[in-house]
Amino acid sequence: MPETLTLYTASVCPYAQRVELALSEAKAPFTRFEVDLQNKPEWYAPKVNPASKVPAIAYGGPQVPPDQPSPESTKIAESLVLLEFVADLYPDSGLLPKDPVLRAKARFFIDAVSNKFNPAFFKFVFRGEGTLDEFVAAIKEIQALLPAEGYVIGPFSIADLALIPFWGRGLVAFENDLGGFAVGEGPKYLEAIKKNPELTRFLKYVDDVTSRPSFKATFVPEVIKARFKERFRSGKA
Ligand SMILES: N[C@@H](CCC(=O)N[C@@H](CS)C(=O)NCC(=O)O)C(=O)O
Repeated sequence: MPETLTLYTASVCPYAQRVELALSEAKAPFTRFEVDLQNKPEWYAPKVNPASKVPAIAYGGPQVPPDQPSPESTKIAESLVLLEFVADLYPDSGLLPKDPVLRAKARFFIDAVSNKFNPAFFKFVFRGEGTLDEFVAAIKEIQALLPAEGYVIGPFSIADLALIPFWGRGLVAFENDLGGFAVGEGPKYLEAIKKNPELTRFLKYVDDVTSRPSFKATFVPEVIKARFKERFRSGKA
């Protein structure tokens, strides 16, 4: 039986949403603490995560208020580590199946998200660098790893949680024209991606994942939109 678990998170953060998704899929009881990333509590780095980032989990130890973390709980950070941790705590969730081949496939996909998709995503959507064609090429690399239908390894797994928070933030950026790209380009880029017949499989996949209750319960587009407005358009009308 898992012990007490506190998740330090922020609705704006895609890495943190990965872990919220895993906890939601596992139906895990936990205490949620929203960290204000613009004004972090002074106890957060020394008592929870020396890197001063979300997500982080305090696991075990006595029941304490989340803003008074116990030295007796184990503190764990890094979203991909935490995805595996939640899957290990809740093996019946199937988030990381027992079969070594399926486990390797899930990890291979996650590696592609970290090393192929995300660098292209940050470059194009947040820094406004490179071309739409380059971003589409990165989407195609991910698409090539998907089976003809369903989820990455067949059953829903941690692999499906690695990419989707970033895609969700891409949608908010494009739909609301709030990214590193030039004003007016966001909706056009989204239209071009959605109409691209070579991306049909990817678009169906992200639609499948974002339709799940776990995504709806953990995705807060208005918070993300407000943050993107400050970050990308605060100097503009
Ligand atoms: N590699 C980390 C990245 C986590 C991260 O960069 N989190 C950001 C928010 S999205 C953060 O907490 N930044 C610290 C800050 O904003 O001060 C992970 O996968 O968990």
